Amino acid sequence: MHILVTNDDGVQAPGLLALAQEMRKLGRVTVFAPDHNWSASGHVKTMDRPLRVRETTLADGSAAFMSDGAPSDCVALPMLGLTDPIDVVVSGINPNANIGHDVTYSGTVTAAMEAVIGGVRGVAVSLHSPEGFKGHLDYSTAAIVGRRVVEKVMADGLPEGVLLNVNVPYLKESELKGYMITRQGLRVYRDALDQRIDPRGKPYYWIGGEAPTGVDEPGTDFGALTQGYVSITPLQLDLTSYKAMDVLKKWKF
Ligand SMILES: [Mn+2]
Repeated sequence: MHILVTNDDGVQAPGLLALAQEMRKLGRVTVFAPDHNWSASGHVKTMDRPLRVRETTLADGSAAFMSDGAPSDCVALPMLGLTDPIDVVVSGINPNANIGHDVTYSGTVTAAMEAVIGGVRGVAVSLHSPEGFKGHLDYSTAAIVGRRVVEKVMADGLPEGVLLNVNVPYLKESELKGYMITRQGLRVYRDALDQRIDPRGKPYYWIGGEAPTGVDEPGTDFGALTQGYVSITPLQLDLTSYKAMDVLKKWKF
């Protein structure tokens, strides 16, 4: 089995190393990740400039590829033949949860979406780290969870066009309540406009504010995390609102 490990935090991120090390227990691993942080970059296809790929070394001495492209580019390039054929793409481990509307912003999740577009199984893994946490995050539980999920995906397969968005509580493995299949919940963004003045007297803007929270509803990704469960949300790229179709079909033009 050939596993592609990528992320959106950059090839030297500790979450990627933890994931790659755990994936090596399942098969051959190729690490192919962006050369810098692309968090909240969404789904990208770089078409207006060339992409460079360079070899690098991870902190454990293992070889990796890095590109100046986006996370989804780092999945597309290997799938287009830059490496041997890929059996599964695993993206992460992101240092923050990717729940609710986050999945549309997330480079971690959109890398797994890119896998699905290329006909390859995709799994995104994110850690629900405590708000305002400073210091070194412990990725060991999330890495083990990622391995368990990928093991299952390889054994049982995934429904056509489906990727898995996995979020892991910041707990020891023995403290996990279990694994819950969830639906996307609702994020509560607390973005605030921060206007400042540059040295030439012109305004510039930051999208600032506090970190997002979520609606703690049973059966959702955020609900599972707050109860200490691993959240596994099956996602699809078909964003059609079938409910709305029935309403709109009654419109008279
Ligand atoms: Mn990230």
